[in-house]
Amino acid sequence: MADTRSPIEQRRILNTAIPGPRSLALNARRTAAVSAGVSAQLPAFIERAQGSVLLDADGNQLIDLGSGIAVTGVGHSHPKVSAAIAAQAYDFVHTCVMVTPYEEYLAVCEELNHLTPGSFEKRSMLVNSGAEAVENAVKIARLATGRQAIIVFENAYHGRTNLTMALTAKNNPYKDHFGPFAPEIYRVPMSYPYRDGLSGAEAAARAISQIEILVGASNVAAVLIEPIQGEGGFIVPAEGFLTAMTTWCSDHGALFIADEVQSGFCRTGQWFASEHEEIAPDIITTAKGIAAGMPIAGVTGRAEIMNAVHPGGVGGTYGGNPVACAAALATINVMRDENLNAKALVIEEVLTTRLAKLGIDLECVGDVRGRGAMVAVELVKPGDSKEPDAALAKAIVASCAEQGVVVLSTGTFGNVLRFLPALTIEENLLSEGLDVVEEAVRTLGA
Ligand code: PLZ
Repeated sequence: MADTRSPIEQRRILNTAIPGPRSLALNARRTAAVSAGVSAQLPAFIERAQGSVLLDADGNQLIDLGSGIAVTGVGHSHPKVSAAIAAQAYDFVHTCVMVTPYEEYLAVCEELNHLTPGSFEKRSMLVNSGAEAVENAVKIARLATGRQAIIVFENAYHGRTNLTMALTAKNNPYKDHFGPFAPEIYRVPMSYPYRDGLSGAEAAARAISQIEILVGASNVAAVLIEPIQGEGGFIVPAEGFLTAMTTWCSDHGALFIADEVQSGFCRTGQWFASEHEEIAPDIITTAKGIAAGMPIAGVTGRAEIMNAVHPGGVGGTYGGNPVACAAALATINVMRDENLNAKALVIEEVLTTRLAKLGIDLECVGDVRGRGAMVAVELVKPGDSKEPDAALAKAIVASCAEQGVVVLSTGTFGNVLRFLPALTIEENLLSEGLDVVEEAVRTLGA
């Protein structure tokens, strides 16, 4: 079905204060109906969204530099994705793939097997969320190796279910009072070049020595890592760190699992962030960008590992739902057709150039880092202490929101501004959004 309404112009419009009166009224209903545990960073209620613009209930048009946390990489409501969703909804919405299968599910698995790094034979399975993908990767790794220990890293984020809470590093808000947590999970130091100053080889030696002393190599089922940490603060490990970890894994019969839920699908200027270091993980988890907002996630790995599971050993009612699969197939085609890896690299250039300039002018900008359209600024207190400045990050995010620009913060210390624009964002819109951010950083961080 074609949308006959006029398209949303790709520009910022401030019609009322943000949030405006209609959003405030909805927010009162939200407070009365929705669990207080579900937060909203900016309670401007969205009625429509297209490209990189969110239209709220008061007629404001916000520039979206967060893409719903790295999800709408092809932009909001891409016409080809929306059409695929509508068409599939007319054909059928659900059968449960474990009852009667359908082609869309296997077509997504074929794409995943083909697009993920590693020239070996692969198999995939589909689930509903990033956390569910990570849980299944851990289940499969334990079964395939006959071992139990899972190695995770400082600053890691892998989800909010019971097992993935245990894998996630940060206590508040993710874990506080939600225990007990799953056993046999061991956390080791991450490579964090801005804060540890170590080379990739040195950071890997530090992590490996802890694994060998505290866990013992022969107990390790898998090393699980985000090739670029997302919620931890867009931490890009020093060159060589990931390669050294993969080598250690293959030398000791442990699997290397890359959690590419946030960094995958053209976000970093490659299909997967693992490709920047030319590593081929044994298992990769994907979600978010794969389907532009429909809930679907994947676990892809070496055929012998994925096939080690007994028939019926993994699954779920909705995993790889046909509508979500249709969205994923359309999204992947848009990424190919519109060459979004190349666009991510153009965005990287714009973001890093502007933010690095801010860093020269302002002491509060401690570090600018990231790849492609996954770039962040780490904010610190003046002086050489590198003391995190979470209050400043919060104030900048709030000021941008008032000005109609959605920017997200992140980081173990809450002091990182992260930029995750759609890969399709028009250059002048990105530049207008960054003007607002820059003004806020210069005013609040001076
Ligand atoms: N692995 C690397 O980034 C989700 C979390 C937002 P789900 N990150 C956004 C929040 O506060 O809940 C994420 C991720 C990585 C796994 C996940 C989990 O993905 O789809 O949110 O379950």
